[in-house]
Amino acid sequence: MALSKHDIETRKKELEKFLDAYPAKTKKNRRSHIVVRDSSLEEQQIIEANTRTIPGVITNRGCAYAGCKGVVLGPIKDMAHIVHGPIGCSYYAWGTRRNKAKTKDGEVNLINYAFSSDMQESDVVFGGDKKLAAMVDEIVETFKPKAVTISATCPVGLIGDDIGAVAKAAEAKHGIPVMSFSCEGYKGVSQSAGHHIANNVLMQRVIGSGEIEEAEGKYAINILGEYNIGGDSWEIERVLKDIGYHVVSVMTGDGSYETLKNAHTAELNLVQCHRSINYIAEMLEEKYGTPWLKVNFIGVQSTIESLRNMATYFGDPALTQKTEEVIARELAAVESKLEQFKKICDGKTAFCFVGGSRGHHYQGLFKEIGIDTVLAGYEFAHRDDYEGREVIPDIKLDADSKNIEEIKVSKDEKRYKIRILKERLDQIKDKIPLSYYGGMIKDMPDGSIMVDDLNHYETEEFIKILKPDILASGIKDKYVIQKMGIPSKQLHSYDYSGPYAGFRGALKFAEDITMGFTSPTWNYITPPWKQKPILDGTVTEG
Ligand code: CFN
Ligand code: HCA
Repeated sequence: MALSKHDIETRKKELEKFLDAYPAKTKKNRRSHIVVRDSSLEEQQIIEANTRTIPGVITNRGCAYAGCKGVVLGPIKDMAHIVHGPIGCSYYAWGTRRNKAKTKDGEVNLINYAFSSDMQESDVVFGGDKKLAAMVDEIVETFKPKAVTISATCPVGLIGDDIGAVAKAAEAKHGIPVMSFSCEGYKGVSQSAGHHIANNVLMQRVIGSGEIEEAEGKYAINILGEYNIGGDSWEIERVLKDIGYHVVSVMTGDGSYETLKNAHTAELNLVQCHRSINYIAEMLEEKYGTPWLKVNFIGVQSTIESLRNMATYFGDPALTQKTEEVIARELAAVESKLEQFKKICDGKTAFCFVGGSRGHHYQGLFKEIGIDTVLAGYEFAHRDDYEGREVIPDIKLDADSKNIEEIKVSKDEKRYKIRILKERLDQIKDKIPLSYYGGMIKDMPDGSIMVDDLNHYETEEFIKILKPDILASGIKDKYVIQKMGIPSKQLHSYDYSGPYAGFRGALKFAEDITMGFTSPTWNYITPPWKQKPILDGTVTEG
């Protein structure tokens, strides 16, 4: 639902007005994190992102420890993930992310555990490394993990406990990898720093350490940036395996040390979340020449497009045919049911504010059930997630490699590289719509709003201006929103539901969103803009 130029200007004025409540410096800062979409402008619209949150502004962001241990490491089920720090850091990350994992009988699955060194004042004063070393011993003996990770929380960096030395000694003692992650919460400006730290160590220590040289199946792929929230990766894998793909590893949803170590044998890396694991995709490409392909399995059309792009990449007519057969079958199973839900959702509007990729990924799915996204944003994404990594096929031969060519990518003076195996390049460059690298801004309709690091005050003010029918975000604002009379959908945890990925997932999402709208709860609560003053006229006693 694009707005006219006049309405865009009105919207900008409304925005300026509520930002006036901030002190001048804060206003200037926050203004640079907000964009009102206007495609008529000659210059590409830009947004400030991945910068420090102003103290005092109630942000939705997390910390580096959350990004490292909680997001990237946590879903790996056969490793013991030790948190060196106060118990709260463990407790508040225990089982909340809904990254599901299952194993066969007899295999190690530690997904439901929270291992904390329970740091006390005496540890802060005298050092906690002895306690940590004893803890690693106990865990290895009791749980027999395939590997151990030790994640640092804020006090560890402050008191200088050497977790690297503890890990090294434990590794020598037990003969399994024990890896340390200096992901103290205060590092960087958000979870994003933690993703990077986790990516680096996994690449250095785990990926490529397996003995297998060639993948054990045809069309071998890894799925990167897929964390199996609510079972998403199981649903994606079901479809991929049916088409004939061999999934070497998923990073890191329902992931394991055993599969990760052979991830280098895949012929293609799919990148679902482009914020948390692009580093590994790029490092795999550098080290092993494995190309990566941006995919999006959220939404029916995005799923179809991703599957077709994969088939194009492998360039085998039999695979393409099977892909089309599976698409037709899956589509037939959900299409008419989706239409039913669409009848109820059609014409409604949503806010879509999630971490670093879902704020964009879910917009297509909302649209498929008739819902326009009027405000979207990321907690901690970087500028390229908004502004895009536009692909310009400026092909030149890579001097260091015989069979690899390079597509240079440039946007906003930054350069990104996408390498694709030479023999497949010609097929790919014409057939794959490279818009996947385009970022959120260009996909948003005129007049819609993008906000980086949305805070509580702005959430309430934007609700007043835009009057959304539903808000998709996280636990921190969910209940405030519902108390305002507006349905809220958690797009981090899926509110105990899911999967939402792929064909069946889209249907589940449509069903849940429709339930959100049709719940009788809303008969008992009125949104603020519909509220009449409770007290009318003068107050009388009695
Ligand atoms: S599962 Fe992912 S999809 S990994 Fe990332 S950027 Fe978080 S934990 Mo919450 S739901 Fe969210 Fe993304 Fe990638 Fe999840 S949008 S904030 S750090 N995220
Ligand atoms: C995190 C994890 C989180 C939090 C979700 C939320 C997740 O950032 O540490 O705030 O609702 O998905 O579990 O993003």
